[in-house]
Order: sequence, then structure tokens, then C-alpha cells
Amino acid sequence: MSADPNCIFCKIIEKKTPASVVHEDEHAIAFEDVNPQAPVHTLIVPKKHIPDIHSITVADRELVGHLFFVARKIAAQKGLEKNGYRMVINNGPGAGQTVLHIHLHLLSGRAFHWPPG
Ligand code: DGP
Repeated sequence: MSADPNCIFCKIIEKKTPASVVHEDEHAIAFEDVNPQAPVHTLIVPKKHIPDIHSITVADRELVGHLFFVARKIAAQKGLEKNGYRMVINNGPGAGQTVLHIHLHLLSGRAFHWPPG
């Protein structure tokens, strides 16, 4: 799937829109959420434009796993292991997905409740 010209995350990947980037490699980018919901709120995003979890194919398995690997690396860099962190994927508007380009939320720095809201 090529870049979607209407996708805000594709624009960040293409450096057409600025973001506070904390990690970038061939397959993924991570940047600070513009509207943080916790003291740490970083988004891990594949460079491939995949709108939602249901659009993932068997060919994307390694890429999706890579997102978790990047999240783990950022969590280690930010020293989040001790107090823990939450990783969230909102899928579909009913679950709160507002940007149709899959992304992993990495949240930390405050208490989190369960069940989630
Ligand atoms: P979700 O609601 O799960 O689709 O999460 C989308 C997140 O993306 C939301 O927490 C706000 C963030 N976001 C939206 N637009 C921008 C942007 O232009 N820059 C950055 N850094 N984050 C954005």
C-alpha cells in the first residue's frame, strides 16, 4: 500500500508535516503524540499505509511484530520498565480510532485503570 496523500501519518513519514520523532528506521517511525493522554505518549507507526488491523495481510506479520520491537526499544530508552507502560491499538471509529493508518500507542507516567474507558 503506497502513501495516502490524505493521511496525516503518511505526511509525517514523508516529512511534509513536522513531528517530534524519537525513532525511525526502514520500516517504522515513532513520534510524540500531539495530544498526549499521559506524561509519556508515543506513537509507533509503520511506514506502509495500512488503514486498520483488518487490512493487515499475512505479508505484514513481520512488520506488525516490528512495531512491538520498536515500542520495547523506546520504553527501554525512556526507562519505563520499572513502573510499567500500556500499549494500545484503537481499531475502528467505535473503538476510538481517529487516524486510519495503524499505530501503536505507548503510554506511561501515570496510573492506568482496568477495564479501560
Ligand atoms: P487514534 O485515536 O487511536 O487513531 O490515535 C490517533 C492519535 O494521533 C491521537 O492520539 C492524536 C494523534 N495525532 C493526530 N494527528 C497528529 C499529528 O498531526 N501529529 C501528531 N504527532 N500526532 C497526531
